[in-house]
Amino acid sequence: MIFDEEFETLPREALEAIQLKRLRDLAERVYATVPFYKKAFDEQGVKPDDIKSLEDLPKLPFTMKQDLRDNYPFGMFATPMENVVRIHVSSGTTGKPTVVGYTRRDIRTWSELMARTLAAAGAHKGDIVHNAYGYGLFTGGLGFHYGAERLGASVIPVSGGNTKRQILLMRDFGATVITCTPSYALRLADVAAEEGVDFKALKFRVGVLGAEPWTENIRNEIESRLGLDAVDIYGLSEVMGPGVAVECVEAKKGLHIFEDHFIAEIINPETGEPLPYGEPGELVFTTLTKEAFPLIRYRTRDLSVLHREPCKCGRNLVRMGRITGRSDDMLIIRGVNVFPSQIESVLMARKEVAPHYVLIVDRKDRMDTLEVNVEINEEIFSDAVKDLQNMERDIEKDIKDLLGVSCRVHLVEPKTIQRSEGKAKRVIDKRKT
Ligand code: DLL
Repeated sequence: MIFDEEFETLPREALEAIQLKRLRDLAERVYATVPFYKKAFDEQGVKPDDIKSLEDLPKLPFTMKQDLRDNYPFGMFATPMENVVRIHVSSGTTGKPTVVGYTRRDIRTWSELMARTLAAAGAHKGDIVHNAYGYGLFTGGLGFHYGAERLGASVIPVSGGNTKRQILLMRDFGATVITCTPSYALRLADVAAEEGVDFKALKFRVGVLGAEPWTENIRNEIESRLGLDAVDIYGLSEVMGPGVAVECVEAKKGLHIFEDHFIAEIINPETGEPLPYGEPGELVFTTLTKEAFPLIRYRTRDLSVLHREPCKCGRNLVRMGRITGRSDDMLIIRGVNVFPSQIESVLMARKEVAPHYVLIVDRKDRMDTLEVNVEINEEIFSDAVKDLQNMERDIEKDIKDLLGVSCRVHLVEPKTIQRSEGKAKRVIDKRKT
């Protein structure tokens, strides 16, 4: 189903005319209100008025995650704080998180786009949405919540965790749409089986799954084990949260980007050069309508490809392929974005450990696991097992406090972590093998 027939099926020329008008307004607005952009435009020698057509977009500067960090917490906002009605947060590359803000109108737009998203996945008024994305600083829970209400569906704000109770609620309430990460969908199926509940006999029709990388194989497994259509949803806090792009249930072939609100580009991650449709590279987004936290050419570090061929669902929107990787080292562990540098900062804050560590990411019972092996400092090295164990628990707590991710820390003897001759290999991700 198409939620917003007018905007989702606009002919290309009409869509591009809207994009250009919005882009010109945006450039004017950020130049006038965000000191970071005034400086960045000036350094690049470009004025808002130089944007005469969409082809002029590459004249504008990129925005990087580091820029958001440099302007922490509210320096990138284009509106006075009194107009900001919501704040969300996602991981930054070191201690400080990335902060994003929304005006009342931004929340309305987001709800609208999430209603489009759910409708594209096949949901409608009358559906019961079991929303197992986390509520809180993460954008997933509240993003889906507002979208489901806007659609007129009944939403169960179950959030993450307490899996057994989730199975009970799903069964008793007769939910028809499930929204969660793909790995949690499989976990729910496992726990249902343990509880003697036949997942396929539940009323689910669709799953709207994303926030972490997955594959066609996982889709097949989810669809056959859960007995539903599984569609991919993509988004990121900086650009809005979920609701940037989604697959339609009719084709399940690439994710439609809501281009009346976001312009997508693919660039070569090494040179920053824009690439033509069909060529893989890094996704870059410009937000056209956001008031509180607009972004010009934000480098997502997500690798994908854009296609312009028309889709059988009737939408005229460009489609992005599944995310195939990242151009940086960010990991997604149980839905939480984790940069190895963040863990390093926790480790290096302690004089008892040496700067040699390795992170081992794996998947057990469908859930991601993180193990941190770090060498103990030679001077501190002690035979007192109890001291070491206490220290391990302390570091685990520091990491949990900073990142919200549980892990296992093992202190290992000096000189036991393999030294590399070139770049240190600090992450072993066994999930990919
Ligand atoms: O994960 C927003 C979201 C919530 C999307 C619910 C979908 C569903 P962040 O926490 O800021 O926001 O993480 C954004 O997650 O840059 C990608 O690397 C990754 N990601 C999100 N969706 C997908 C997906 C939310 N469908 C980061 N496939 C992004 C692969 C995804 N990776």
